[in-house]
Amino acid sequence: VPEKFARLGLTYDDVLLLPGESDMAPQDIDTSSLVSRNVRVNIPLLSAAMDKVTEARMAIAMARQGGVGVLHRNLSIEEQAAQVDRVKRSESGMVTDPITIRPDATLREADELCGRFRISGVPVTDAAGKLLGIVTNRDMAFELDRTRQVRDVMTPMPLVTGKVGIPRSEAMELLRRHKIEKLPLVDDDGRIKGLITVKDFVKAEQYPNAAKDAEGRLLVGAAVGVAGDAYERAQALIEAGVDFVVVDTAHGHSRLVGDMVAKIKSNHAGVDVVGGNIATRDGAKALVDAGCDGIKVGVGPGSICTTRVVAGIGVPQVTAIYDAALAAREAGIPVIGDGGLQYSGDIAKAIVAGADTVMLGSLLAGCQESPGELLFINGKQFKSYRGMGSLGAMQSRGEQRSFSKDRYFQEEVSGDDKLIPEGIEGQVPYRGPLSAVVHQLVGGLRQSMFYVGGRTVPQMKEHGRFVRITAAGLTESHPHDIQMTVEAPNYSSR
Ligand code: RVP
Repeated sequence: VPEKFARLGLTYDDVLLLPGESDMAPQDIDTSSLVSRNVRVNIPLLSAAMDKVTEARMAIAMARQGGVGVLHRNLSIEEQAAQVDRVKRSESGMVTDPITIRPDATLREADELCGRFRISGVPVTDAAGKLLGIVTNRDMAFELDRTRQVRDVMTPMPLVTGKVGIPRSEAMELLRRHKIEKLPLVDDDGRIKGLITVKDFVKAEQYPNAAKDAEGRLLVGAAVGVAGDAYERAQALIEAGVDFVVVDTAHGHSRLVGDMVAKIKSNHAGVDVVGGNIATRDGAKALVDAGCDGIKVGVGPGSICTTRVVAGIGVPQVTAIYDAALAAREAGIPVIGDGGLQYSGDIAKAIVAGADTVMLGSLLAGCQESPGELLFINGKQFKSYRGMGSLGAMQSRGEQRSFSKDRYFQEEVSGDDKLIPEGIEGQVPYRGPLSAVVHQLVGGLRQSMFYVGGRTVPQMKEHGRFVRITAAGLTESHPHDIQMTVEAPNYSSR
């Protein structure tokens, strides 16, 4: 009989990294890494596919910082695909398939369109896509009658336009010379084929580290499940331009997950598919064999997760990542360490254990860009956060159907009181804009890479060594024998 007991499982608080010989300057450090076989990010951070963490706004902010967001799937297929679309259109060297409006639309409709896509103007086209003019904030701002038609207020052709494929520098020169903000790109028949905006040039300078695809658009991932119309969801997301799909369940070592990965891969070979979650070497091997381009590790470490108490299942996260990475490394497949991170040092520990990137929930749920309103409680600011296996996330309310249940392989039941939750609902302190949070997290990681002597993420994985610590060691690690009087931006006690 095989051993009944595995060896001891360790998690972030059980280990520290050994300082190693370091011959680099901190500015030599390269934090780029692979999310999956073909998706590279500039910082090794993903925002979690959770309804209180990642919608389009967070995904845009994450990609601008150099990481990537994974859009949650607790919403309809159409809504999730529309969010992919919003991220892909948000900022790029060029918009390849610009939003357009018909001349007979009203200003109210134009307002609504601009608001929805956060844009300041729209090219006006006929049914064949021929460019007729452009309507911008400047044209609309002083018009009191919002029922007027776009054709009455737009700036009509001839406009300054460019040919498809125009070099960046030439486009910039046209924008500058004519003092315009938008340059429509047209083909020989005058049909609109693209749009270049000043805003995109400015943003490219403002976010030099942004994670982008080959066409200069921000990267984005999105989650799908295994039940019901999960495959149709994957298709819709891929059609909308998603860079990778995550088959996202609480038990990735199950046939349903492998089958879904294989099905998506066989029909969409060009899109990376990440599978998860698993926590053992065998689980990782099964996902490799199913054809995954990336593997997500974590059963039970999440701050809002109760799987380990409700089901008694899980593997402490450092050991889980280490074991999964043994199988993934043989196949050359990247590993995502998902859940349980509390401090920037945990990112470095995950990498040394074998992760290429990490996925964060609670550390990002308090950001300005996460979905949901600010809560004021006793003069302090919070944002709500909950597990996707919590009662709140799995319950369908009226019209609003929950798509979260099948993450935990739970069926549609007659009453929601029949659900078996594996997560809880709560709140986390408000942390301000994502950029400030990421600055601290990546800053801490860079310090760690310097201490270990790993100039790159792969070097970190190879050179890093752990020491196991005791409860006394953990006490010694945290501030002790002092009362904190000033809050640090990157530390709070548990
Ligand atoms: P954390 O960063 O510790 O808050 O963990 C986030 C992770 O927890 C998610 O990426 C997901 O894998 C997991 N999760 C989400 N919901 C639940 C649950 O309800 N149990 N767990």
